[in-house]
Amino acid sequence: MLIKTPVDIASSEITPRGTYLRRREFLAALVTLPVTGKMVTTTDTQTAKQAITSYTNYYEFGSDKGDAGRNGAAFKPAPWSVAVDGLCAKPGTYTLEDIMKPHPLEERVYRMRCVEGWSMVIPWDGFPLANLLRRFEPSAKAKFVEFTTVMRAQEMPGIRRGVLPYPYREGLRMDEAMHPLTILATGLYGETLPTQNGAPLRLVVPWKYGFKSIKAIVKISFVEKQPLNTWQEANAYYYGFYANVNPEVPTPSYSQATERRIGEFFMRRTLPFNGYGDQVASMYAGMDSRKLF
Ligand SMILES: Nc1nc2c(c(=O)[nH]1)N[C@H]1C(S)=C(S)[C@@H](COP(=O)(O)O)O[C@H]1N2
Ligand SMILES: [Mo]
Repeated sequence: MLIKTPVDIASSEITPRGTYLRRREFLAALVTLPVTGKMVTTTDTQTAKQAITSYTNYYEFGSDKGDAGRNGAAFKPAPWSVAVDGLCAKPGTYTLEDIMKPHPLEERVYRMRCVEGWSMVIPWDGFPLANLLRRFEPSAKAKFVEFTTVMRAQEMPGIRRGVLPYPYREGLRMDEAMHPLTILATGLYGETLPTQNGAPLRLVVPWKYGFKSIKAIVKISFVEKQPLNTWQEANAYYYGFYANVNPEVPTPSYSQATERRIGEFFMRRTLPFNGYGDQVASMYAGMDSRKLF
């Protein structure tokens, strides 16, 4: 069953100012209602586990797709804690056990698409990010959520090479963070999350390019201003804040109209919002996707 939320109201029904004002109402509704239930997000064939765990982007371990799988053995995903700060009533340091305790794990099969034209279908285990964020009681001033990855140069050899500015950071607008499709994943294929896929806790935002799905989260901050994400900091020409999958807007050097599903031979046409447009497009009504990419 697909969960329909108030943000699915057609953009044509509301004025731009109304959009803004009503978004606050929707947010309040999402903040009080826990997101529950089984969600079918794709019936596409799942990518082989071997491919999902050996073809990853995790620059803290190196810039080759096999590096995190090869160089991850020294990484310790336990014990783990997450610092919560910024504009909320319940800041603090929470252990992973505490974060996971009240959240029954759900299996969700998602299409994931990387900005360089490849995609996978991944059965994640996780829980809606909204259910966790509600516990921290974000204030009305919090407009964005910023996430930070752990930075352990001893265990992560790519950090010493410094291809990206670390720690890796990402951000979501509050309504994106509270959307029922957005989850925190703790496993895949029914097993604990492997190091190379972001153990022990990583974000999954299936309508956005892969780089938004930050791995090994150690900090969640509620902020008023749009945070700067790592890839945008590294190359603002290519990488924006929103990073919604958009086949109509090419990058400065290549088309984004097609993708190669890992394990398949023929190219596929890339779908707007990675195929999740019916559930998320209304959040971006009126936005110029060429400027706000
Ligand atoms: N901390 C951290 N998170 C990260 C990255 C990274 O280099 N470091 N790479 C991102 C990119 S570019 C992609 S495509 C996805 C890939 O997720 P996967 O490797 O689990 O498929 O992770 C994202 N999360
Ligand atoms: Mo990526």
